[in-house]
Amino acid sequence: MINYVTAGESHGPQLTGILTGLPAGLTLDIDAINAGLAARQGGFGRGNRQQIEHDVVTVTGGLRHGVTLGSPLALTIQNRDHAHWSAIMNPTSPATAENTLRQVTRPRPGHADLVGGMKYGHRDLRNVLERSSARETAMRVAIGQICKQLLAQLKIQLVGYVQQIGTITVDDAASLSVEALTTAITANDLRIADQQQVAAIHDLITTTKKAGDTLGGVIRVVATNVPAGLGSYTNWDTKLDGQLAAAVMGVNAMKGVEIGDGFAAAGRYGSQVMDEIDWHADTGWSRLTNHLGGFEGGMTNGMPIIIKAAMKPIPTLYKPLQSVDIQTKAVQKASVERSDTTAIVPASIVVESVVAIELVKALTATFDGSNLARLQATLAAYRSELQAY
Ligand code: EPS
Repeated sequence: MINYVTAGESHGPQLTGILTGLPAGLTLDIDAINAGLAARQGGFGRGNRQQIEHDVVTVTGGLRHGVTLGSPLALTIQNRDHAHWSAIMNPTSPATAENTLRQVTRPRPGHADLVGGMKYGHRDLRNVLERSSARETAMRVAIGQICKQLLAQLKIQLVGYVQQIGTITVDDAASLSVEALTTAITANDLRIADQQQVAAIHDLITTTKKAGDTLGGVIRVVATNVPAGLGSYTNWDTKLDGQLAAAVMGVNAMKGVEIGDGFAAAGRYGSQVMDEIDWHADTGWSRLTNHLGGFEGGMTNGMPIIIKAAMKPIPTLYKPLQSVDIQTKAVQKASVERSDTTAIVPASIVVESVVAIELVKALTATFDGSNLARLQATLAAYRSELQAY
């Protein structure tokens, strides 16, 4: 089964990622990984940091002549901004008066600052915010885009996009295929499906920025052609919808996750929520609707997986809220770090990426994932078996 870990601080030298359990024989498209990283850097509403960074991945292990070896894949992404922080964020030089400037002592409400400091005993909250920063999600995107490439080899497609920004809900084009959705959302800088709403949302973000405030939103991920039977009903912790929810909630600033109709289903009759069963000789089993978002009993049922995530607004406000200085205990305004007005656009790629990772995890937990050709053959046989069931 694949697994991964990331390391690195926002203004440290680099981000590092190790991805284990990837099948041997996968040809990596490095340009496509970098395109995913570039997409994560973009989006209307981003702050100035992204003008400094130019995220590209370097592979230093687990790959030979562009093809995975089955050994751990070692990845790095440089933090260009480290050049401006090389003394303050130096990993090895001892602390001095000069290299401990820019201390953070006024925690931002809604950020990890205060509780992180309390838990780890840091008196400079920079030690918390450097790692809790969403900068880390660049590496999750690199790993997720690799998983997306593997999924494509297994004929599984997915896309994450923006369905709501602040108060504006976008026509989610739920009936479009992953391919059509990808075309629609990459035609604008908001990753939304409806081009008609771009101008109004730009206005909302610009006005919010001028007011020193921030915005959240809703992200939707759809994954198609996922075989039925991933995950298991046999124990609570083997339910794949639960594992996906945990991975999505693990993305910075997420406060809610829905599968299918989610909370709306709670207020409807059973007859309006259950998806009626159908079978055809050429296509096998399906459901007439997909209110349950591709899951029954914690297992994929072969219908498209639909996951939504609610992102809270960015906690760093240029018009800061009340805080308390951790040294003096005086009530003061929270500290202001350079930040984004909204990160909903990049977050939609991050959520897409973590869903891709969990799907590959489930596939490699279910089938032998040592070698890509064998995995493809095993999955093809499994799909045929399901169709005939
Ligand atoms: C972030 C604050 C900002 C964002 C950062 C996340 O960083 P900085 O203070 O360096 O401008 O730009 O996001 C990224 C660096 C990124 O690559 O997404 C935060 O506090 O979480």
